[in-house]
Amino acid sequence: MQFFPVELLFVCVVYLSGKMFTFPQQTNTAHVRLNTTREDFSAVTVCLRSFTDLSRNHVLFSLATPSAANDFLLFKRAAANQIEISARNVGALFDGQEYTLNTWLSVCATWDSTSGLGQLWLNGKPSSRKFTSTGSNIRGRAIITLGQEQDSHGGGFDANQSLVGMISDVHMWDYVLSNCEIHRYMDNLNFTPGNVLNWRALDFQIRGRVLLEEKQAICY
Ligand SMILES: [Ca+2]
Repeated sequence: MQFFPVELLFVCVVYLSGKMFTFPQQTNTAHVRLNTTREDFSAVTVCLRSFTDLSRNHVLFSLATPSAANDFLLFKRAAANQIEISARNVGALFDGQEYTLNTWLSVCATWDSTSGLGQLWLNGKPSSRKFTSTGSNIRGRAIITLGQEQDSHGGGFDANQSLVGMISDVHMWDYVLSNCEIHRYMDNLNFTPGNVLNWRALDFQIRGRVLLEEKQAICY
């Protein structure tokens, strides 16, 4: 167990390769805030890896601005194999996703304000491309949370939408990644790290019972 001085636990920029955040219990408080100085996004890609045994609703990524609580949201619905992407508060549902429990999943979500199209990638498989919202950017100070879903700017958490499990390798870009770059992410090859959020230089704050741990390797 590494020891960090207390002040560094609250605001720090850390190289997190090989690490994961563990959300070990259902609460309406425990979460991680991811900090970025960037704002005003006309396009977004978010990629992350997640692990859970939840079959209820749960959040994977929540970005709120003062004008929209679901300005960019990645949300697993209770309905089997259904994942929602919301952009600018407008959601699209992606069905038939092989959302296997108790295994690491690689998830990417893209959105572009010009076309209004969102797309989900799960373990290398692209979804249908679906319309969410067009005509305006994600604008204003973004509060980004892992572990809790925001119904207001930085709050409005619901234990029944919290994540219990682990999250790793979170990146966010202010453009739509090419299919090849997404595959490189999913296959754990070299890829261009996020220019909005970069897991290799992450600025974050832990609130409540969330642990930063070594990702557990599988030994045969
Ligand atoms: Ca909610």
